Amino acid sequence: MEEWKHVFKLDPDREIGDEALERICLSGTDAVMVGGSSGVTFDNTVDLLARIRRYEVPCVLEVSDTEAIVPGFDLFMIPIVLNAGDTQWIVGRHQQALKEYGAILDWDELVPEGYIILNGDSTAAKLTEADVRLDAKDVEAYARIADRLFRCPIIYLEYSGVFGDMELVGRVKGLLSQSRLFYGGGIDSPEKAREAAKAAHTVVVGNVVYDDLERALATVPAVMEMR
Ligand code: 1GP
Repeated sequence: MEEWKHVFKLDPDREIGDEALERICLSGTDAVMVGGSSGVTFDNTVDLLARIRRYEVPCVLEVSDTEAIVPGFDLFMIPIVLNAGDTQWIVGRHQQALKEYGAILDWDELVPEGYIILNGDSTAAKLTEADVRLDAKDVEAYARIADRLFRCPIIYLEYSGVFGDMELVGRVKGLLSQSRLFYGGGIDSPEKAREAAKAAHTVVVGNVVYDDLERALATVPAVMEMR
């Protein structure tokens, strides 16, 4: 995870054919992340995991619903939505999950992500009632909370659905002391992938997989060639 440059994010609630999935898994991406903001169930998650497991690519689950925690992923990413208006998404759901699973978890498999949601129109923003009226200093302060106070291994700038402000992304990366900066949102071409990869440590490519597979695949060499 410390070396990932490129990640595909697949939504268990969306259809993907076998051939498309094979091309994603063999694309040379560093990892496939399974996650979504709505319609994620145990069944559709276990189904997608089983299909991805035909390949060697690392596969991680981004947990958004306790009901859909499926064992067998390489890692479990746990979002802590720092700018959530509904505090359930900061710590409430986590507390409920740990009430159930706290005694049996393998903590080495869990990775907290300090999430900052910046596209108010995204499902994630609506679900968490995220406060997106943030200026650069607000975002930097949240990033410092995740990096310095909470010591999250990952900070995730989530623009899901739109391409974000790369200057801001780059500024956030510049002030981090130990967190890795993941950027996701609106990457639908090699050019945008490169731009995002310059600004963040790791880029996450989601929607375009379903909209235009060829363009999605083209983001992998675009990012990897920057190594
Ligand atoms: C979504 O950050 C990811 O959680 C990727 O965003 O779907 O806009 O590529 P896109």
